[in-house]
Amino acid sequence: MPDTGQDRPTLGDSLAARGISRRSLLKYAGYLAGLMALPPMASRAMAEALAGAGRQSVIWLSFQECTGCVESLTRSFSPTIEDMIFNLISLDYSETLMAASGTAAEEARLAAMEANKGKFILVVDGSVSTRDDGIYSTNAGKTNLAVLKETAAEAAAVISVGTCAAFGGIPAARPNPTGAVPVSEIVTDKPVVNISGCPPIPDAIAGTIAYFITFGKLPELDHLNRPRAFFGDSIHDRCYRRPYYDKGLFAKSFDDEGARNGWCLYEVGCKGPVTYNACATLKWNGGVSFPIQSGHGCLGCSEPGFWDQGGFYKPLSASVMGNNAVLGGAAAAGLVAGAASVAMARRRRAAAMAAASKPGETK
Ligand code: FSX
Repeated sequence: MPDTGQDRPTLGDSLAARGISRRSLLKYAGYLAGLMALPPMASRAMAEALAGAGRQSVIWLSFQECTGCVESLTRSFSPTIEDMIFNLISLDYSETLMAASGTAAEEARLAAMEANKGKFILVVDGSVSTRDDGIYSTNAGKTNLAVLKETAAEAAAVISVGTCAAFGGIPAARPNPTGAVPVSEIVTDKPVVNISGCPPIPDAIAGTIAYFITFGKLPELDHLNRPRAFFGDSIHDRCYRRPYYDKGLFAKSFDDEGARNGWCLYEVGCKGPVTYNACATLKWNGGVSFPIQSGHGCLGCSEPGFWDQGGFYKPLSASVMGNNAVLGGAAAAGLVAGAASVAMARRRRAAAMAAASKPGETK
């Protein structure tokens, strides 16, 4: 018999039954409030709201994707996130994680939809095949397109997890044989939040769901419907290598002296100036590192146009500036400002070197 979500205890009761104390919940709420830059008072309100809430029903559909998004959440290396997210929600359907299969799995989805009509959160990872009525990606004999329409019709809100669901991503890359589109092109009558990234940061997924449970609404979003708390700054804005950029100190290849000194990776293709995400602050693997810290430029995986935008190893000024119609206005403006800043830093540095090399002059 599928779990319909009826007569479930409050979250506070079920956490207590698992030996999770109120103090731990408060700590978790404080962590989430901090992540989302909420005022200090919000963490107590969050903890109280979470303790009194029922476990939020979540239906998770996976379409055209690589399963990296689910891996990101379940292998997040953060016991806080992985334990708490699955305590906060009742994951009523997930092809990847549920034990049931076949008819029983389909029944679980339909039962959860019926029991939580208008209240459940629909999470989708992967893009939606639309060519030839979506026959290139099916599950349980139904196209992803049909299942998305059917399930979204009863959802309170939709969260598109990963760049494939948010913007089309790799499945939509040229020549896009399946006619892949983002979820927001199909679901147009419900709020659709995009948590982009290939894969997305687990804290951004968990934080957005926890915010919805606590406040009964979605967090503030940017112009691409991404939560501002996680996508409000560019990677470049928060990058620890930024001081080198400002001084005009750049690695020219991955094995030169600049690279060994940890200088800015702009000239070897880093897309940090036009990529909005929290990688530079939240990082990955429990805050251990992120691509730039490991010596590789940002690929821009959380922006529209990833993967076709390409140019991964070309400087932005060479790879994207001539094609900035694809970029959003803010990203293009950031890039122009970034290029101007690089040029200015170079001029300053050249002037300083020229002055330093003039004999008989002191600084
Ligand atoms: Fe896409 Fe996610 Fe990249 Fe993979 O579900 S955003 S290919 S990490 O798995 O959808």
